Amino acid sequence: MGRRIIVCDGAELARLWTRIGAGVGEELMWIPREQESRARPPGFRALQGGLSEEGFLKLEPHPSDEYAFVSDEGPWLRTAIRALAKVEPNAPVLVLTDTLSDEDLPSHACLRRTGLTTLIRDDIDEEFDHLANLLRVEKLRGLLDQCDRVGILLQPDPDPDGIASGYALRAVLSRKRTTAPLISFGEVQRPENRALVDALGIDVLVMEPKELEKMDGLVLVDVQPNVFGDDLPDRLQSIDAVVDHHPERTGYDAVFRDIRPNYGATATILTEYLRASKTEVGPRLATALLYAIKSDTQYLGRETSRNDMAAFAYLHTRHSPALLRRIERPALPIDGLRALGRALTRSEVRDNIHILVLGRVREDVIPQVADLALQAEGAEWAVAAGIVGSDLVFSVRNVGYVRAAGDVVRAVVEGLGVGGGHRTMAKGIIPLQAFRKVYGRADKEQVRSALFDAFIRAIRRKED
Ligand SMILES: [Mn+2]
Repeated sequence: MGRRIIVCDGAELARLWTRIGAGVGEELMWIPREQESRARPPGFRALQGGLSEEGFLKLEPHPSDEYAFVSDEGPWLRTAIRALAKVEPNAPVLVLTDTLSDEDLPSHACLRRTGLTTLIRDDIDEEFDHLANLLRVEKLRGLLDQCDRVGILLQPDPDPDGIASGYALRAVLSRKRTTAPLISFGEVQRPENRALVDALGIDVLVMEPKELEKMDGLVLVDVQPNVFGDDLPDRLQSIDAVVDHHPERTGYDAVFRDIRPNYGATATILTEYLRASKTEVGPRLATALLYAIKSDTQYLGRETSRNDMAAFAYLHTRHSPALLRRIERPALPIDGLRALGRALTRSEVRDNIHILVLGRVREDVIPQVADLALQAEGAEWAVAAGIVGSDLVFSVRNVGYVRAAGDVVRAVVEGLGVGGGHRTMAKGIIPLQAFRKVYGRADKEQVRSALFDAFIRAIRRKED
């Protein structure tokens, strides 16, 4: 490692550098201006010989040294860069200036320009954002302080964003599961939702809307009251608080509202609350929130804001990779693996489509098999199908540069069942009864050939 040599134009900028906090190992050089006193700013020494070839030679430069020139004067910077280039033509130079542009500077082998006060400005703006979030947190805490029990209401069959955000809100309020239960009007069912709840041991209390009367305080997270229908119970028409990223709806009163539709996930808002209030974020909470942002934005894909990126980065350094793996790759039951083994013996990739038919399996096996199936050589599409209860359930994955999986699945289930999804992932459900009505039988062979034909047709169908 070479030295880092900072050269400041005049005592004022030298003192500014010290105030910001000179880095350990930085060599601080200063060149007095003509009119100014030659009193040495603390920590600095003068560049003997000034901004000249001799001046830089006296530093006994080494090719591994790097430099920063701090000035708002064009001539000063041009002289400095040219003089250094004569001594070390490839020396890396950082130019800190708030008034000059790249065009004002001579070309140099390795030069990067940035602002000096703008760097500080960005940090200060970020601090003010934290301050605004802290104000929201304090309002929320003040509002709910006197309540014995605060219900945190999520949507029915809450998704990872709702669950993680509710879990984080409880931490922000410094409450426990007894004093701030997570509530839903419907069971946690979908495999990805269950996976989060099971891996983190989060309780979601399922109750009837009328039971909300038992709660002294009520906060809605990742949902607004209109989702629960037009005929709202009284308790939902007037709530204490709502924190959400869906478009703002009317028809209810809330004392506190924080609705940010440009955010990709409510978990991002809660991450900002945690940071602003300096609430401890342990690996479990960080993992839950990270998974929430990942799943709501489809891994920082569409509808992702800068705030989502910043929250993701903050959480990423704190999460537990092992825990995240357990959520994303839940343990497969042995009979699920056996079903996969049997399906693999009939495996083939035809027209870039890889279909695996599993027979009767636990539902969460199906999406994991679909992930695996996409890894087959030549596969652009993977379909894993299985029988769950009285339905044929299938998960679909694709490589991303073909037709959207959601559109294809909607075409496949048209008139038979339900389905949908995103660009690269989708799911369909066809009741066996409806399947048999069209195809006669629902054995594995028939399911395979029926799905194959339906997918070929749907994938090739012209976009309307
Ligand atoms: Mn959400």
